[in-house]
Amino acid sequence: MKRALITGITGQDGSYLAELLLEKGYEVHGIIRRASTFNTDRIDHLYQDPHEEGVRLFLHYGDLTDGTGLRRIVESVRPHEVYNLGAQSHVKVSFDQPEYTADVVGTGTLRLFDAVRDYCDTTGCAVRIYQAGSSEMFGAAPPPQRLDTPFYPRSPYAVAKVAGYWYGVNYREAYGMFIANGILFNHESERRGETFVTRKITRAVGRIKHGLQDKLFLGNLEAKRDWGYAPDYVEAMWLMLQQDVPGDYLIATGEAYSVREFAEAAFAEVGLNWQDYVEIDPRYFRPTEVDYLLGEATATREQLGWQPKVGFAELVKRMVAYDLELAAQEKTLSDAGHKVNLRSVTHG
Ligand code: NAP
Ligand code: G4F
Repeated sequence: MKRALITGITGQDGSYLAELLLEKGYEVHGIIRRASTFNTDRIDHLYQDPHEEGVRLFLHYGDLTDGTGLRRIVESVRPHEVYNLGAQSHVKVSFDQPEYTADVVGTGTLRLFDAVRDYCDTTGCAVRIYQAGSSEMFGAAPPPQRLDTPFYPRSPYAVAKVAGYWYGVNYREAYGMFIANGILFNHESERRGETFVTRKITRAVGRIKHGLQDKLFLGNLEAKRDWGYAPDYVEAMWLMLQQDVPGDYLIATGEAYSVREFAEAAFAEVGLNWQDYVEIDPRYFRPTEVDYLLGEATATREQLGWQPKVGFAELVKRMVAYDLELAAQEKTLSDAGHKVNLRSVTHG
């Protein structure tokens, strides 16, 4: 049985990837962070009591800032595949916490690669690594961005991802390690964190429709993104590790829409006009913005035989439908006298 180790298993992508690998028959190990409240919501449906028979999902406490712990986990799990998805992944927050972001996203990647390198050296076992790169690395480079487009990062997060990317290339060349760099454009879903703009919008649409919220405060409406569907993208990660040789891959839909267009489409799903509800709050502007991301992924698509299945309209539809249902549940609670916490209205 193949064993996979996932950092960031509690995140959007980690949860879909864990599902995919379990479906494929893998034993899946995930690294989770200790928190004072439960942070495993996205994978709770996969969790099994470790005392039961035939358990294939195992969770380990660890952190990308803790190299010793990472080594211990790698040595005890003895993985065939490692997916490095853990990150402080919010671009705006990386301006508030640049040093921490660099430590987790940049140096954390190096710690993990080094732990795997030493494990391979001492045991002779071959391990394949997926490194979660980002279209943010292209930053200010004009669209369309291709694999050979030079990086021009515009945030501490993006700079740290560029470092992670180059650690991958260097460890491949220096030590012959199998490290695949995936450069993924934005991908969203019903499990997207609520402080990213798409989910912030669809959560607000549901709550506004149910009378729980009046306004939606956003920042730059003109930014354009190439938005795909997260379950499609984790399939590409797996495919990258099934190739004969390691390489770099760009994953995108090839279509870009503005934040304004996303909001327009999301409000239209419930028969509302976005302009009646959206207001601009400069607190959501970034010191340096990434204006336009649009990926040209033809070569990668052909190489991996991968295609995105869910397009922009379907993505908006699915996210709105899900958040409308969530808001209906909140409305029921609110009508029964419970306080509904509207955190995503002000955060992110
Ligand atoms: P996400 O939902 O923000 O999940 C991030 C994961 O990393 C969570 O499990 C989080 O744990 C974990 N994490 C945070 N700090 C950590 C630390 N110090 N040590 C170990 N784990 C830590 O992100 P995502 O959208 O799934 O993205 C997955 C990866 O792809 C990230 O590396 C992201 O930067 C990258 N990426 C994402 C996109 C996208 O559009 N989604 C595009 C390109 C690249 P908690 O749950 O405890 O917070
Ligand atoms: O949803 P966002 O916060 O995502 P962003 O910055 O594109 O980063 C995401 O995608 C990257 C891949 O390209 C990942 F690497 C990264 O980890 C993350 O998953 O913002 C999208 C756009 C930005 O231009 C932002 O300025 O939306 C604009 N925006 C406008 N109003 C807003 C808001 N973003 C947020 N989060 N909140 C707003 O109110």
